[in-house]
Amino acid sequence: MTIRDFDHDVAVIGAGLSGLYAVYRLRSQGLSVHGFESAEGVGGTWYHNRYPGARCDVESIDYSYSFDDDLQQEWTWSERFATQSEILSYIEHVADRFDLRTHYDFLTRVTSTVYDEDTARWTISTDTGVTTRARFVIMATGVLSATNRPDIPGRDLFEGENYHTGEWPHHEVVFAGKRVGVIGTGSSGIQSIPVIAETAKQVVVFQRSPNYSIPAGNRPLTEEMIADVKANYAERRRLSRESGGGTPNAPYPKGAMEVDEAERKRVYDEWWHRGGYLFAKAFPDQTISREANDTAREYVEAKIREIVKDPAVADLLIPTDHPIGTKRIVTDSGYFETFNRDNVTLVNLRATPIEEITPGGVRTTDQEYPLDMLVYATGFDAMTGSLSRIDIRGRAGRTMVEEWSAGPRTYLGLAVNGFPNMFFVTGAGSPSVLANMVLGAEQHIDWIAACIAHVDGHNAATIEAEREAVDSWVAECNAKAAGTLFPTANSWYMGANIEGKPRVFMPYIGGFGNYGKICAEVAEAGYKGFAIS
Ligand code: N01
Repeated sequence: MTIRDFDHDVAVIGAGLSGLYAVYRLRSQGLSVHGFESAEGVGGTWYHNRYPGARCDVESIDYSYSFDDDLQQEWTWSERFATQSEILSYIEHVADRFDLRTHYDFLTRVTSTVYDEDTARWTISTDTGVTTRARFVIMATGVLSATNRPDIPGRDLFEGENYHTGEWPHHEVVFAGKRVGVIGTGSSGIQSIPVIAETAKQVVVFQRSPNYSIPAGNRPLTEEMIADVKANYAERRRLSRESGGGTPNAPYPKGAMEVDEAERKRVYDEWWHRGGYLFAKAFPDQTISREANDTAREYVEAKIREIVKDPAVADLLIPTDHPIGTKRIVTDSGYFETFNRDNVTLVNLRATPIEEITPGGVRTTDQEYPLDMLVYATGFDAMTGSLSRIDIRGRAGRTMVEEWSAGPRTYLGLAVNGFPNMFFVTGAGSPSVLANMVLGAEQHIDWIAACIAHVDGHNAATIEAEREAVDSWVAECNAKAAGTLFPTANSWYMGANIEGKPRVFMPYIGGFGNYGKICAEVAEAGYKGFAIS
């Protein structure tokens, strides 16, 4: 085992959008920073999720860094919703432009981070044998990065090609002439199924729960649009930082039940044409009031029935188990239309569950589907999975898994009592996936950088969230969620997709702008709720 004979000020785990910005920002503050990344390259989620049809559902001009105006001005997005490959090229460009790769060990998975109370240092161990020490650790490990491959009987017996959307291979995957089974109809399944169906001989979609999906309305960005955005970027970012979701979009100024049917339809028409998950926010009360939610649900149901020719198939594609918007609405390109194709079959696993995977396909209680390829679009152990897969030990050897056995407990999503000098980025207890993740990462890292400067400026060794501050933040997060319809859905936000995971609504749902204000107030008050020593 190699022990590097130098300490770093900061260890950053992950080279996605958060980790890279952490390295950039903390280095510019004169700190020595070292990063670890399990993949061969930068990009995080955009490195791994290279399945066909993968795109971001936040507009490209918003889903990008704002910290450097030259970068903002020189990079030009080609489409309204960028493909995975364009986003990855952007991240690689940023890594090169700011010389960030040189700070990383790639192909190096962190296996443990252990705190030593005597020296106030974290020891970071990896699967390559490299071990290093740091005063501060930043867990930029991603919230949708620990893949979930359900333990279906016979899973490992399948003899055909076998992929998970979140671990898509780098070589070209050819669907032409093949019988392809897709398990899962969340964002990853809904984005990939139409593309797979274009060339595959046959696609069998194994659906347990249908999802709401709204066409993206994707289009190339014209020179005129780009010039306009670039001329007004500062204002666009300001509006985004103050908004509920980290983009300059705001809901209609009245509630769905405050307007008459004609006005409601006009608003839904407009939001439908804007495209994508933002439909959940057309009216401000849509995910708060059941009555308001029903109006949105009925509107989308009618759209699905218009698109899907076979009414029995349309019935199966319409969710009945959750209010619209309480699971992330998918942003699709031609999903429902795909079920009008002759080479696509929908299997309703609620009626005929999978019994086993066989060497030649998938057997449900009804029949066996012979397949050449199986695609798992079965999602992630979201928000906490990437952390629980690392052996994190704080004061007195207490593990993070023990600390969070009843669900994640943080102060502002940024820190945990008993784990001094460890920071979390865009995870549980922060707006996280409910807001634009790039601006969220910048807000978190800027706060952490200022916090470290404060600790160092006071010649202190440690900063640690106080237990009472954690308790009251957890209570605040729970109260905010309880005021909405979100906890009624069996979503990954609730940990409901992973057997045995505590049912807790994990993100902070009080709004991105409000959250930023709270973090700033805590800092201005001398890091209220933190013990500095
Ligand atoms: O994962 P999911 P995802 N047997 O958990 C099914 C972001 N994202 O990768 O609902 C059969 O949503 C499961 O069924 P059920 C985005 O935030 C964004 O698609 O548990 N089926 C479900 O249908 C998104 O929300 C983008 O009944 C099984 C599916 O697998 C998040 O990532 C693109 C099963 C999993 O859906 C996660 O999306 C992609 C089993 N044993 C992802 N186990 C964009 O920006 C699970 N399923 C557009």
